[in-house]
Amino acid sequence: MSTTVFITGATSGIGRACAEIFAANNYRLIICGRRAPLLAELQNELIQRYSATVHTLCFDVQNRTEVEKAISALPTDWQDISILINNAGLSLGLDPIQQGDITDWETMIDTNVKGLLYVSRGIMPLLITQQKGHIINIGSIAGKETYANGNVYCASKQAVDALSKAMRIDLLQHGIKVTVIHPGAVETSFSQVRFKGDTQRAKSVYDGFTPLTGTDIAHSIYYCATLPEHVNINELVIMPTAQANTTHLLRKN
Ligand code: NDP
Ligand code: 8X3
Repeated sequence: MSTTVFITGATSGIGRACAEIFAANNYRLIICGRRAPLLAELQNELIQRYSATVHTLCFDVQNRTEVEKAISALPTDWQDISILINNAGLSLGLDPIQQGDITDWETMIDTNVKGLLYVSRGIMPLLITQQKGHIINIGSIAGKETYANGNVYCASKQAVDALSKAMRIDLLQHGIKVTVIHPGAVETSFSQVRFKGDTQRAKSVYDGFTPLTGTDIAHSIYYCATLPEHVNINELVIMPTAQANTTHLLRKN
């Protein structure tokens, strides 16, 4: 039977691109997100294009009960998960910390940190049973650097970096690989979400340079997931060529 991959945030951007590449390579997929119609649409597309075997799970990673219910209700033949891609996440706002919206802070921490923990806590026992597996967490360049007005988003991604290191240590005895991927600017719905539907502002983030695509990141994830059993990539920082770090970006306008 082919390998099963569990992808959070599969309805858009990097997660959707991961679903595509793993389906194209004959993996069985569990695709997750909050938007049920988009999950159904993606499931149909993957079946039609790749004859993929796809299970959908609709839940909010912020809701511990929903996460626990969704994972514990997995049919037995869907519990042999080998790869968990913890990708669901978001940024909200770009304001100085002293003016930050506390509800936005809570949503980012609840999604990027607590959500990743809830999902991992549900899936880790399934990997431990098999004494192998791979957890791939999506961090960010914001998890390596703190930039002006990035405050709580940066903190949440620095927590993802720390948790990835912690998982790697604690899961070592169970033969489970842990990789964290830290992308720079990727053009997805990320900026639309950050700027709450302000399309002009969201588009301007990518003005004058070639950003990464979700597919660029998915290819790197697929590479990490398909290395020999004895090889693990602990972390990757992947940037557009035009972006040196969070503050140095070459725009040609
Ligand atoms: P998108 O907005 O395109 O996708 C985000 C995905 O996360 C969606 O599928 C969304 O699904 C899901 N999601 C968000 N909140 C929740 C929630 N509470 N419960 C379940 N699913 C949720 O953005 P990206 O693809 O760019 O983002 C993916 C990851 O990559 C994030 O962790 C982000 O922080 C990280 N990242 C992005 C970068 C970028 O420049 N784009 C750079 C570095 C890291 P739904 O709405 O259906 O629930
Ligand atoms: C997204 C990249 O630089 O906007 O994580 O934080 S950045």
